[in-house]
Amino acid sequence: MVMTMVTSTTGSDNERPILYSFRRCPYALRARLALAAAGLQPGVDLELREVALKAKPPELLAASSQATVPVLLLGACAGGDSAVQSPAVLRESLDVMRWAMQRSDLASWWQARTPAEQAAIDALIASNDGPFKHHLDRFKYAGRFGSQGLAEQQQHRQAAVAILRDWNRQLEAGGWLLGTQPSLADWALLPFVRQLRLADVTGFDAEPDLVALQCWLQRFLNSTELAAVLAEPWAPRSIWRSPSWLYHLALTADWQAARNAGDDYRISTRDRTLEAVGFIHLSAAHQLAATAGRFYGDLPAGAVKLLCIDPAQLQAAGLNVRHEPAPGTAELFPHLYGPLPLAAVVHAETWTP
Ligand SMILES: N[C@@H](CCC(=O)N[C@@H](CS)C(=O)NCC(=O)O)C(=O)O
Repeated sequence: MVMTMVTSTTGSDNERPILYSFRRCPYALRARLALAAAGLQPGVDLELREVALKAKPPELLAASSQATVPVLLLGACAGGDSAVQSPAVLRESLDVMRWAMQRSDLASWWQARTPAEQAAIDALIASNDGPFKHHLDRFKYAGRFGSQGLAEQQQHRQAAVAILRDWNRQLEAGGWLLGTQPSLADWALLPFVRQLRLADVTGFDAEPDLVALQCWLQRFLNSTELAAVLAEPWAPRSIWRSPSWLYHLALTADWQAARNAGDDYRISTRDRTLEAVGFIHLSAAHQLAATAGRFYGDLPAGAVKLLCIDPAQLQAAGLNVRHEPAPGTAELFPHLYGPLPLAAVVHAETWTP
């Protein structure tokens, strides 16, 4: 297994590492499992930025041209041993796992393993990330991969299950892929096997020749390790608020009405239209909480949506944003002079204070 060494710096010098993550992504899951096992905590040892894959923030795109998650951005001081040249950006989940294990591998996932064991781990991961993932995707997302029908989809499922039978044989010996203790291979593969099961729980649980593997997966599903990385602070429910975006708090009903009509959004602020005010009130990321408290604090959960707006799209549409003082505050707020095109809203989510 080769670590990708990249030397460009992308803005986190002398700061905590930044992890771009996506809650359900199996690659991001295994990275979080390793980081958590190394004793790192989001908010303390690293900054975790949950992203929406359909609306990747510009900071992630700048850090990684492949634009997949996870990505770990390391600051100048974040690489550990200064005698080792630290990569600035880790764009592969396995590199993130290895980085975590270099920090601490108390559970002997990798460091204390013999060369033969390490080769076995690499082979298992190659089989997962290659053929197993290939068939998993074509079973789970058949439409996306242009499946010719149910039969083809089932062929991919069967091919994935055939690989599981190999792993099952290895698991029969001691409950883990390399014997009686979990290794990097277990943690790197389990999130993907979990995905296959989720795509067809009944079928998976009814597979007759996978008893050891079903127990292995069940242990993972019930584990505190998995629970920890599927909950706050490892898996925030709302996405990271990029300072590069602009934001608007909208009544859910107003936002739905614009979407249903497929028309520009024309509400300036609560109960006031663009036509009445002359512009649409926006906020920067750091202004949102106060804006919400001032104008929407009395509303029940679900009544307000947070719209994340890409300023580049506004510019492309010839729209003007001015930063102007708001009455009653000393702050400048962004004001959009014109209707908000739906296409400029890169992400909308229920506002949670
Ligand atoms: N080889 C990469 C693969 C990561 C990957 O493909 N992640 C998916 C999410 S599960 C992704 O970010 N896809 C980009 C997209 O959907 O736009 C790794 O191990 O980190």
